[in-house]
Amino acid sequence: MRTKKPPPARVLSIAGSDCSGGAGVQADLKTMAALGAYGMSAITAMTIQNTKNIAHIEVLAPDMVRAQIRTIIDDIGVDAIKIGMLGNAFVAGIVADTLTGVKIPMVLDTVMQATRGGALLDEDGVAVLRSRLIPMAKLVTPNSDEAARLSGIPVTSLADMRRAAQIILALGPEAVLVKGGHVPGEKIHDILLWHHGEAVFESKRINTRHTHGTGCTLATAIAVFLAQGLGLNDAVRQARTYVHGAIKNAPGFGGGNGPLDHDWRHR
Ligand code: PXL
Repeated sequence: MRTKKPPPARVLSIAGSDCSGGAGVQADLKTMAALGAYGMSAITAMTIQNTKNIAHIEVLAPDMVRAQIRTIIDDIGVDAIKIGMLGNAFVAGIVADTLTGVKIPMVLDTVMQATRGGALLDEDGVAVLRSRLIPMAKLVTPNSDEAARLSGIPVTSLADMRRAAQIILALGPEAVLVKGGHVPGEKIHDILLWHHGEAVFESKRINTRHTHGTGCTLATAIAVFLAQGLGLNDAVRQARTYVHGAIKNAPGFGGGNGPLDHDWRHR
């Protein structure tokens, strides 16, 4: 007799829609499916974009965002939350209101600027990240540019990344992962800092322009692995391995910076 499989981990992405399918909610749901989780979404904004540029961004009414989150938490339940593009300070504020007192581990990807061009969060929204959302996160995952903005110091080396991580950690999250993909070099270093230690992860840089959605995919993969019961270190390690393969197997779609292959392990 076949034994019944345990139910999948339930993961919620609070993020923007990327109609080109490479980043945002679309990337998050593909990542969740590929890694065996049950994916759900609260959409914060619509973006109209292809691999070359972003043509338009429309942020949803804050009440619409709150209603999506509450409706899901109150019925199905959520084992981990990934937060991505928030658009503006109003949406960021209502997400903070909605999640206050909610005891679900949150991975906060501090999305600010699209590589394709365009602000994905306004100036006041960055202040809300710093004062309200970062303090309630289990893990914050800034790239070096976002880490520089959040910490107020330039971030162009591993030593800078560590200093920035310390400054961001002092804002109150459980841990910070500063990603070094935008720091030049043959090797990429990411540094994970928590209150009692640190880990540095290293990988060989893949020379490609097809990296759109890498940050979204990494943060979501970490959220999935946390929801599946892994510790922070193992969740980050496994998520990096998954993202590395997804970049390596990128299909090369479009004339600009194209998407990853989220399902590379099953092809
Ligand atoms: O990769 C950051 C990001 C997040 N969310 C959405 C995006 C992008 C980058 O373009 O479009 C919706």
